[in-house]
Amino acid sequence: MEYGTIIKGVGGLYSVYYQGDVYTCKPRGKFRKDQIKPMIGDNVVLGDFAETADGYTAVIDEILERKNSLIRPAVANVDRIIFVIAAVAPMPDLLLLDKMLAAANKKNISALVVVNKADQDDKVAESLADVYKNSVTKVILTCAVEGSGVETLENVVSQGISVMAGQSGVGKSSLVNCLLKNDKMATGGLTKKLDRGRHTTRHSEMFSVGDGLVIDSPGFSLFELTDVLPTELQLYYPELSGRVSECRFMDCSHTGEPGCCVTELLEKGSFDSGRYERYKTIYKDLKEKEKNKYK
Ligand SMILES: Nc1nc2c(ncn2[C@@H]2O[C@H](COP(=O)(O)OP(=O)(O)O)[C@@H](O)[C@H]2O)c(=O)[nH]1
Ligand SMILES: [Mg+2]
Ligand SMILES: [Zn+2]
Repeated sequence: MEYGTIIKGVGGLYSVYYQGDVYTCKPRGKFRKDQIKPMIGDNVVLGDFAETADGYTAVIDEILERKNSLIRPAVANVDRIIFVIAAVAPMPDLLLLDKMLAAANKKNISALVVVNKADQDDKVAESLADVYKNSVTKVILTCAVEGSGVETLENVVSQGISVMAGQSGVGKSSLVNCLLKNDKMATGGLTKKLDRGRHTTRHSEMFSVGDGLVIDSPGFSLFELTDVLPTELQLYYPELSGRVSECRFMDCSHTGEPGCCVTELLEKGSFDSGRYERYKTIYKDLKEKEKNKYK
């Protein structure tokens, strides 16, 4: 089936990227009746194509089932989240990062870590990359000022939908600019900016890079680590995957029980010790929340 992708939605009108062109579309009335609101990232079937003075128009006939969605930014069918941290400043909040990584895993969205501003201190950048090498799909060291590592990032984002996330000031927008510069050189200066929100200061912007779409999100509050039970947390740590059956206790929480598989993982260095300390912190927090819920 042939479908387009919604890249922008303002005031009930949707811009749909379809076969290399952008169509301005209205959804069929049935969606409102069914209380379904089209979202950026939605794959849609179009009909009633027309060419008007305002450009290409069409009607959204169908919205294909979403494989996932984020609330902030409101995007559907996210293929990966690129978590950007800076080597030195702003100081990385690794506890928050670990919570976000677990939440992304729970949602079954591939997670990457980009350590930007490698020029601030390359040793520190490399040690951060080391912390996450077994935690995510890929770790990339970049410097948006010199453009290093950007090609690797470009290869990753030139397919599917990628969301850039991370604290303000880590260099998300700078990296996107690098990606666009590279792409412009390759495609002969086509404007790649698909959307610029004007309605809020907390807007997200969507760009096309190769065959992919990249969303530069302004914040880091993609989702809360809600609904995660403490016993479930281990599922969202790739370092523990396939190993927890080795623990002495079937219900091991991996927070200090004897005979726990973590001991060996820490010794081998395949589970970073700092990340493990944060695992215990997050576990305790979730445990606390669970207790309060049933009070
Ligand atoms: N030294 C250095 N500065 C950078 C790098 N990337 C971005 N910056 C600077 O960091 C500041 C914040 O960058 P910006 O892209 O706006 O961050 P955002 O808030 O995550 O979008 C700007 O002054 C950039 O010039 C980098 O790799 N190295
Ligand atoms: Mg920015
Ligand atoms: Zn254990």
